[in-house]
Amino acid sequence: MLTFYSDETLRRRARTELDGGRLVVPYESPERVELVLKRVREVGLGEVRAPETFGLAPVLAVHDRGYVDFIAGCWDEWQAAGRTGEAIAWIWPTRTLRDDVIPEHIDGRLGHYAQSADTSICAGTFEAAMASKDIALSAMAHTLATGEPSFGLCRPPGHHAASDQFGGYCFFNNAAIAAQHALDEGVARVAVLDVDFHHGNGTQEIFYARDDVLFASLHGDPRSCFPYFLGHADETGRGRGEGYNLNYPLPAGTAFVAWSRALDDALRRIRDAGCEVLVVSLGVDAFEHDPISAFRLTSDDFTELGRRLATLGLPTTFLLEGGYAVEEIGINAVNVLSGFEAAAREA
Ligand code: SP5
Ligand code: ZN
Repeated sequence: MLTFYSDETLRRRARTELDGGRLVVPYESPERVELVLKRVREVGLGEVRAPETFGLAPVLAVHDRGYVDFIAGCWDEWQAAGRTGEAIAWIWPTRTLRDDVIPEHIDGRLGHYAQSADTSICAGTFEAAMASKDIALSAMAHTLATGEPSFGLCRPPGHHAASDQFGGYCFFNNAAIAAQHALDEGVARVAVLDVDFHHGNGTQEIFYARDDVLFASLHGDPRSCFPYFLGHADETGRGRGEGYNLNYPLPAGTAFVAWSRALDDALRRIRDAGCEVLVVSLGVDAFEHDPISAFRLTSDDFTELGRRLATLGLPTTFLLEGGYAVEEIGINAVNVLSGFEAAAREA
């Protein structure tokens, strides 16, 4: 399987994340992709290729223009305002305030476009996000051209990024951008299956009223897990999109037996919906030792996940999302890909 990767993803090296009332070194570190890359090479998964550049058009196909401009200019604006720390939102247009007038002040704009305070904007954030979506697009382009699976070693991740909001370490929604690209290339229906521990709220929001993308997510129940305010089972889509959004919120402590029952149901629904291409939002933070998550998947379970994904028999693009147990991130992510390839070979 081809892997797409670029060192440009390393240009985001945030120093601060608000966590438990303290500023900590972010969980989403550049070492994550370096370690996955190392594992890809160790197991001989296949060639590692640099992405092509696709520009902003595919980003604007799923994100708001004002939002994209904000992400592109935020760091310069923040510095021009004389700030010494990283840009972290601290006021939002919440329930009792207005959200229809976008402030001019950088602090107000930051709050308008942010969804959570875990994600700072620093030097290189925009450049890394651009590289990350180019990796996703290149992986999808390869899958569309050949029918072969591909792995986009994306960083920063994307699935929390909504049409006009960043958060949860995500800026551009790589999976949504890749899925939209497949549609624009003539695919009739795409499935996005999100196995990251956290609900893919951004992907859900982007496609919620549409029936050309089936979004399915297995995640920690938002009653007790980030992002807290989306991801319930009764969110099934709107209008034409009714029935094309599937959430499987699962309790903390869920291990593979219960998790894979939800997985099998999602796979059946993807089959029944006649999806032609599969995008896997491949977070490996459902791992038992993940420092910020609460499921109990083992490294071997990730291999079995890959095997089950292959049963769909669809052209598949895997895109890295979360996963913060850095010592094992390479093993877990690549186990999914190896399991997929082994099962695809046998089929
Ligand atoms: C892509 C992705 O996986 N994003 C997840 C973002 C979650 N950010 C909030 C993390 C809060 C962590 N607090 C854990 C405290 C344990 N020390
Ligand atoms: Zn996650």
